[in-house]
Amino acid sequence: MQRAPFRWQDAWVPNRTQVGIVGAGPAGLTLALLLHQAGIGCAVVETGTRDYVENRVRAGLLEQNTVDVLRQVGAAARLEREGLDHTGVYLRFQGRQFHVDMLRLTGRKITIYGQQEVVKDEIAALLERGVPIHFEVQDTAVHDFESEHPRIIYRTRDGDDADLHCDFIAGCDGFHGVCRPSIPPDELGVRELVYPFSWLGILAEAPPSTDELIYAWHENGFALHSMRSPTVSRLYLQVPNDTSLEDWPDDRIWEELERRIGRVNTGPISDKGITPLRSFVCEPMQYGRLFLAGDAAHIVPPTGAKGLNLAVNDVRILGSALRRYYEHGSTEALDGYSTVAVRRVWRAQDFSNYMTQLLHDLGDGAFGRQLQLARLQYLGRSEAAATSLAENYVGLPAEPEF
Ligand code: FAS
Ligand code: PHB
Repeated sequence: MQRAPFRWQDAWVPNRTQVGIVGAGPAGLTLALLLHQAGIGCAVVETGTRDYVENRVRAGLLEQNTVDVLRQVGAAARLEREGLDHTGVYLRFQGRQFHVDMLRLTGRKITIYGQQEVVKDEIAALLERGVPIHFEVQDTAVHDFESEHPRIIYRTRDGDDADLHCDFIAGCDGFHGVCRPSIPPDELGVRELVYPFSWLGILAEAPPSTDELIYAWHENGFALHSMRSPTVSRLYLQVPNDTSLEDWPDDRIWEELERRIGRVNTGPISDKGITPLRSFVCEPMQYGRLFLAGDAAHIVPPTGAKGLNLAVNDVRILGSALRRYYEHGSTEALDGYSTVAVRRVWRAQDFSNYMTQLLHDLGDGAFGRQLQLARLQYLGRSEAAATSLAENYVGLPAEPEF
């Protein structure tokens, strides 16, 4: 990839920046903070309202690597005050549970802090630093990313047509965004696995019934007891793919959680949603001057709590590659972005699939279920097995970008 020669006409383009970012989720916002810190101009366009992106309930578990990046960009003050540090998780089956002490086994811990809180903190930090975030845009499209002058066109919330000229585009617009589908399909390799079940997730004003997360294996299917604060619980149930929320009134949810996890504190349910489980990777994660990051390039089942952490890892690598381009004119790191990022993606894909296969009713009959129980018993008595799970769960130390 050639460094584009300076062009005067570029200097006069009103709506111009160095890196145009599509999507104000964890990937787009963290990238914007990394670029601003490196003195690189950027702008974010987001189709949702600020209120929507700041209140969308999703992830809740941060690896140490992710906390380190948020600290590095100066967006971790509230996380450090309100985040819940955990040393490990409980694995539960047939009415008994054991603790996987990840801190003892790996020296690393995990932090519980809602994704929407991360998003709130990052948006506040960016606006404070004067980085433009254009909310409520419509009809976003990315163009000319095979040239040295890519553009993002969109309609502003006031209905005006906008044309953002940039040197690079970061496609951080999630699985259902426009960036990945803008790349010629024969230029991308897609590998996918769709699971025959989903998660019904709730957020409840109920003090957590456990001090750390409980991953539960049960005859009726998987369940997870997570949390958001000392007064808010986050809980999940494995349900069939064609499940509708009407079939699950609150009482039925609490009864089934009690059946699968044991006694849980109940309270008003403030959010309820169903998430299909899939594993998806598209490679390469770049085409011309369009770079994909986060859910725009890959999806993992949430059983390994890797989605948000992978998104941050992608932009950590992309951010430093762009810094090397602008500081040293080197395109080597940019050319190698996908190769480096996709290594951790497959590590996370393998671990997330392992956790999903270990704990869910896969519908493969009694023999499969007995195998799962044998694996859980082995994890309860083998330090080697527990350490392997622990190091993947807390996240392997971040590889040097380049
Ligand atoms: P996002 O989807 O978060 O953000 C993309 C943004 O782009 C959105 O704001 C969207 O509005 C915007 N956008 C889309 N199209 C656009 C367009 N055309 N123009 C402009 N903007 C556009 N991950 C974990 O690590 N830990 C967990 O515990 C965990 N739990 C999860 C639980 C659930 C129920 C779900 C659904 C996911 C969970 N995940 C978890 C994964 C999840 O957190 C994602 O990986 C994470 O949101 C990915 O971040 P982004 O790539 O930034 O994508
Ligand atoms: C969550 O807190 O939302 C959460 C935690 C761990 C997971 C998935 C979701 O594996």
